Amino acid sequence: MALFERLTRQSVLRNYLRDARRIVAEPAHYLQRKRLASELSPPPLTIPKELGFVITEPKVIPGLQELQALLRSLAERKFGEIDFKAFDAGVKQGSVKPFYFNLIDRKDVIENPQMLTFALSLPMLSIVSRYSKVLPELSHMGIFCSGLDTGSNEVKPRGTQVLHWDNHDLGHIKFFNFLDDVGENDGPLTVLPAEKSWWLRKKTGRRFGTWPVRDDAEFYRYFSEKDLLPIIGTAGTVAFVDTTRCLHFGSRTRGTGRRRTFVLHYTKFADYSESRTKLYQDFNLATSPECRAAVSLDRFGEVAYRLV
Ligand SMILES: O=C(O)CCC(=O)C(=O)O
Ligand SMILES: [Fe+2]
Repeated sequence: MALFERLTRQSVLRNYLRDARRIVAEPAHYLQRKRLASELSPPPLTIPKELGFVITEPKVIPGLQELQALLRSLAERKFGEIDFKAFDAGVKQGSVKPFYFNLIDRKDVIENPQMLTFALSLPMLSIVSRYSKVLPELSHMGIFCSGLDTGSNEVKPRGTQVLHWDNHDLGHIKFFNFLDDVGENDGPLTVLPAEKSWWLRKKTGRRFGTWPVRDDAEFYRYFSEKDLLPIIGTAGTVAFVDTTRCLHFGSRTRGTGRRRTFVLHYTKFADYSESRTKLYQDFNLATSPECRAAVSLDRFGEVAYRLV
């Protein structure tokens, strides 16, 4: 890969500097987030630092079981309503990933405010805060679908199907909640624990640049299949993953495999991505005052749901 690309596109230093600039611009705000994090009650679940991820059942997280029926029926309805013309146009333009796309839009978030209320609930914020040592900013919400692009299993992995680290800021914790049973063929999110991922980065010259591991062969020079953990389980299964520290891929569906997942992104700074509201893409909640107005916020939610 060209040196220039290494230094700019996947530069850890650039992320450090960007985050440092954000802190320096509003130091009191950042300190307030630190303080709020320390005021939260102990979390119902801990993300071990050395692993960078945790997998659990929905009953462990207050409020999640009650949300399952709503999430599944919304996923089912939106799946049935896919506008294939718009979908194909997005794929052609390169703005929609056919192997991993979002079924919901801002209207769905506004009409189903329980999703946001859950995302900003104290137990959820405390799980992430305990790990990150700062109150996170909620950036994205989606119901992601993999496995619609029949035949994708025959092509070479691309995009997020390739082993990669997320590279938007210094702490990106994602919450995944399966809305279908997920087995080996359903393109499970597959992770390498954080400490092993860091070892691989050092070994392969990626200390300051997290460009993807484009060819699995590079990975298998150092590790074997048993080091990679496919997150599989019955509908309801939950995972929190630090996708900036854990090498990962997903959506390598096989045959008729399919997966729908409720996903939340908690970031250090929610303004890392621009506002995008096109169908089937990720969209940033932090750029949507309408979504924010759909829920009542306590003093933690006020700060965690920051408009940018
Ligand atoms: O589950 C997938 O398809 C991969 C998603 C991914 O890379 C991510 O959420 O960071
Ligand atoms: Fe990722």
